[in-house]
Amino acid sequence: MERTFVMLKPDAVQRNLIGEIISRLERKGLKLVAAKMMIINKEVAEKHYGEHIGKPFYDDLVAFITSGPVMAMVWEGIDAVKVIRKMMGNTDPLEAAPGTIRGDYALFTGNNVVHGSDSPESARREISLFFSEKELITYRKDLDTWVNG
Ligand code: IDP
Ligand code: MG
Repeated sequence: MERTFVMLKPDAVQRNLIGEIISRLERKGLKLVAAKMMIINKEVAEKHYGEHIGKPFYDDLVAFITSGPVMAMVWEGIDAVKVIRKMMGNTDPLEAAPGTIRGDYALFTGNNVVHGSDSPESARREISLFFSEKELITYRKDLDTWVNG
């Protein structure tokens, strides 16, 4: 089973999309193993988006992600990283297919509603940036055999 980091960005929180997005991930069969509302400080934002330092959108990105509460989460399931990236859709909402989260709820790249780790390595790094080991809940659901084989 794989774990991945998902963050509902400030626009998702302000637009009352938390429940909608969590519902999609739950219905897919993914399991929520950690969640917290938080306001990210600049230091954490810069660590999280370190790979983008120096790019033209970097300052706006850090300003945006620290501008209000976000919902940080860890989700678990078979191929969770790839599955959630697919469900999120393309970074640019114009290119994101209808039916994806960004395709359905976002209009431009700056405010694209959701973050999801792009690889298992990124997932490990991002999970440990936002959560302590103790905050990650390992548990069984009776549905697991139906969903995860
Ligand atoms: P991802 O979120 O799909 O993994 P990344 O390339 O890692 O996309 O970029 C991180 C975030 O930075 C994007 O989700 C988006 O909010 C923002 N971003 C990326 N490229 C641009 C751009 O060209 N203009 C404005 N914002 C961008
Ligand atoms: Mg990325």
